[in-house]
Amino acid sequence: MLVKNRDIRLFSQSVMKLVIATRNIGKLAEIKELLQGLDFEIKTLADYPEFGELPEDGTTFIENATKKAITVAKLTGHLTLADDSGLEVTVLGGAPGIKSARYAKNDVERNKKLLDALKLIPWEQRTARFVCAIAIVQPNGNIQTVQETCDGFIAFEPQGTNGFGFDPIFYYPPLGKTFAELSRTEKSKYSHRGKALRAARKILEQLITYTPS
Ligand code: ITT
Repeated sequence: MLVKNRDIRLFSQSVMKLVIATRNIGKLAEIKELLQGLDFEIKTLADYPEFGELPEDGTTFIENATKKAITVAKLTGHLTLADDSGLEVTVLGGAPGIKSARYAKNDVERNKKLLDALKLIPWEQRTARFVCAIAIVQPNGNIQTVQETCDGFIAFEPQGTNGFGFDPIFYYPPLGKTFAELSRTEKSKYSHRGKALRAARKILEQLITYTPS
């Protein structure tokens, strides 16, 4: 009988675990889709309900992503990936930026607050960019990070129902649509997170190892 190498590995060795350290279900769905097919056993924070709030007191996206990933890698002893992201609006001097998640109490309120803040701002001054930093931390403490951005405009009103967060008010000129009018797969082709995850995937591919089970 012909037995492929992969089958031998499945019977005799176990796959490494990768913990995705986010409680944002929108992010998690995008991350899982873009890491599909990688040979890891994916864990999420839902597998560790005992964990409290993760630290986000850094001054940059990279610092916050790294803090979250280090915390979870230490607690679990597993390879961990964390994402810190946000929206930088030019006329607001880059706000809400790293404070995007804390800008208001939920997505609807955050979008409303931002639209109110830009009420008198004309189209050409409504430029903004999404930023996504990803940190990958190994159990041995090794840290690798990537950061990517995506440029667009803040729409005058919400449009579309897909995605999460600021997607309904983030207008992406090359497609003439808001991110909430795109499918998850289409958004990931152009988004800050899609770009960062493609780079992160390359890093993860280098880290795949198997241990005897
Ligand atoms: P975790 O820390 O658990 O990952 P969080 O939502 O608190 O979840 P962040 O601190 O990184 O995550 O905040 C990111 C916020 O930025 C998020 O809540 C959205 O409001 C916004 N955001 C980031 N990426 C986005 C995207 O792709 N589309 C829409 N909004 C996004």
